Amino acid sequence: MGYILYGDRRSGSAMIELALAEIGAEAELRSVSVDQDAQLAAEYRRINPMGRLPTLILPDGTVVTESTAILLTLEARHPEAGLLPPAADPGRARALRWMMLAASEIYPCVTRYDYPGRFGADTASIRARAVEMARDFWQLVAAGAQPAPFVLGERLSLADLTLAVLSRWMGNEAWMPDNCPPIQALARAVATRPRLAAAWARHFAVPD
Ligand SMILES: N[C@@H](CCC(=O)N[C@@H](CS)C(=O)NCC(=O)O)C(=O)O
Repeated sequence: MGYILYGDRRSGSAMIELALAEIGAEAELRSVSVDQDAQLAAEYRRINPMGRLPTLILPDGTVVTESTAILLTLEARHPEAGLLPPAADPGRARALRWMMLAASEIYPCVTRYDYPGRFGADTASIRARAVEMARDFWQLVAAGAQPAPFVLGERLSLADLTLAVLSRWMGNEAWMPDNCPPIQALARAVATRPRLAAAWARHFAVPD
């Protein structure tokens, strides 16, 4: 048995498909429709009790949830793909810093934007604040990471896969080009990388 990836179009599973494409590893893709709330159904929750995508099943049957845990697991299992610099390289710390910021600060804004009713009754203001907060984070990442085009310059890392996918949500496809050009350019560089183009096209348009 190889990898099995539970995901959906335009969802967080896109990051994992990109990592698998960069590695050159195959995975059986199993579709879970977020539009139909299939991620919340009992059948899927037996695999991932959080009811979230993505979930990766390793060849030995181990269940891995949480996008960053999945990405780091793939990096460790396929060191030859160079998804992060080696442990002693400061570039590894830089990549992890921005990847974790995206996962722990920006991703929760996405949940508030997509499911404001989980957080309170005033859904319009919860959504609006999530958008504001996420856009502040995007400005912070652009200024702090200074991607050119990737976080580590010419070298792709896991941070770029996370940032590129997150940058396509919350209405930011339209906002990014004028307001955060370095992140738009990072997303374009991921989308047009020959090894990644087909996986990207399964989920998103190529950024302008
Ligand atoms: N912390 C999780 C968040 C995953 C997440 O929120 N995924 C979204 C899809 S992009 C989801 O499953 N949303 C459905 C829901 O929250 O019901 C991770 O990093 O994997």
